[in-house]
Amino acid sequence: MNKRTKRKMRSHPNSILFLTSNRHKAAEAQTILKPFGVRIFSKPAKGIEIQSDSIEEVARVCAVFAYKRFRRPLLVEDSGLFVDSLNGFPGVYSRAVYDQVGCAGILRLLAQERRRSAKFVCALAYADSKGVRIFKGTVFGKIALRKSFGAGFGYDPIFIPMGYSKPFSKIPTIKSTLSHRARAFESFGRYMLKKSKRL
Ligand code: ITT
Repeated sequence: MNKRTKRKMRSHPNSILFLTSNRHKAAEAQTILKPFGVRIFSKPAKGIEIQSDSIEEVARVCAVFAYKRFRRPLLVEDSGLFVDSLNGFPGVYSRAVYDQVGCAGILRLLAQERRRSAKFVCALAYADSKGVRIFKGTVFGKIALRKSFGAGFGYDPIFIPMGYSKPFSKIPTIKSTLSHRARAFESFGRYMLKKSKRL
């Protein structure tokens, strides 16, 4: 961690290191955690990625490795898009699939498919001296017929949350309240509030 990040973190007592190389994830997490008085500082999670068929396992193991390295409370998040008619694909491969074929690749795979239900899942691992705790968040929805532009990142242009007619990329404020990430980080925020009251 560079000196500037260390200095910033010292000046915010409720600051937590969030290991991610995805700046969109970091920005969303910061917005969600603000009302809980938690400030995050992000840093790329270099060299601590593992392969597993469970996002929870990926987040947990990375958090354990990272805590051994940094010796301070930290967060690691693994998330993915799970499409029912593709038996949960791309799931843990969401990043690699997005990098290779993007939203267009998923739309192609579903071209003749009427069953378009899908979910986003987020597994957030918090590591401190007591061990690792997992906070999970899920949002159900469906894959759009075509890509819509707008805000967001990754599969946001093709994921329509249940109860809405537009994809996340067109409804960013809704995304920030009901996404998989909002749900996982909010339960982490509530946990931190309870913890600070116990002190
Ligand atoms: P880190 O592992 O460094 O945190 P990453 O982008 O590799 O960043 P993940 O492996 O957790 O993060 O995410 C897998 C991919 O799933 C991600 O790259 C996006 O393409 C997609 N994804 C995750 N959350 C998303 C969201 O809220 N909206 C759209 N796509 C999302």
